[in-house]
Amino acid sequence: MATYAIGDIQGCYKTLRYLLTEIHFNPQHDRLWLVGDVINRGMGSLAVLQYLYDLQDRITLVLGNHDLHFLAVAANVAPLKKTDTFHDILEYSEMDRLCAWLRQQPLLHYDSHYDALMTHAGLYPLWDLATAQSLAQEVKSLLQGKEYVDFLKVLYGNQPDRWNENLEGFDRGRFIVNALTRMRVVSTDGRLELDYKDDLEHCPSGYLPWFQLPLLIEPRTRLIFGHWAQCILPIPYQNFYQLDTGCAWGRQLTALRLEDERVWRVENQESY
Ligand SMILES: [Mn+2]
Repeated sequence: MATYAIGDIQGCYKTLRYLLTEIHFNPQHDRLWLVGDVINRGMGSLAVLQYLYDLQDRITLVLGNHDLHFLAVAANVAPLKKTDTFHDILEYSEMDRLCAWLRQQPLLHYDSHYDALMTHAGLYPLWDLATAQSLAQEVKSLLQGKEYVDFLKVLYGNQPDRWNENLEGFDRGRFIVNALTRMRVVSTDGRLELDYKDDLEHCPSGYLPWFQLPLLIEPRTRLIFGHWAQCILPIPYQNFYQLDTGCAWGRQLTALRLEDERVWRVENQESY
């Protein structure tokens, strides 16, 4: 039995299945961890989501920004963007079943056996593990609660851009979501700059990649994340495991076996 963490799939169903064949994934014995953004950009969003849904007892999924955007569009509180490619899910007769399942998924997963923390974007520098776990749980409760459509409606926006424990209501929820699913660069005093998506060499002045700031976590704890395809890091880079290798952009999809840290990368297979 093995546990494989997989980077941003973004609707690249053929590539996902190809990678699972390469690693000899056995759903009877093995488990998958998914860093989120499982849909959108690629042309197989519905196939990915159905596959994961059918495999739900074997997977641990944390939600990414694209997954949340899909939930907002499906709930009719956000417009479909030109670049969105999840029409196939929106037209699927059993979409509600898939949405209900996605809404049950967390934004953070920590496993003490592996001493590994997985979120879509990373760990916000002003939060320790317990704080991040508790704040992720707040969002999970909002997504599962009666007012979840109202929450999805106000998810969009870059403010507030800095954590303050006195934040309340949807501002608090929006900040937690932004930090866990959209963060890339952060200022030394904890401000998020959410528009920057480029590489590590051109970070805006005064901002650093979040993982280069001092973090409130044990140095042994492994941080598994994706989201930043332009952030090209070796695996591992210290205790950081950046698994988004740009499959949605025609590059690669990555798997990391947690037991021995072996890494597999396969080329995008979508056009074959
Ligand atoms: Mn993302």
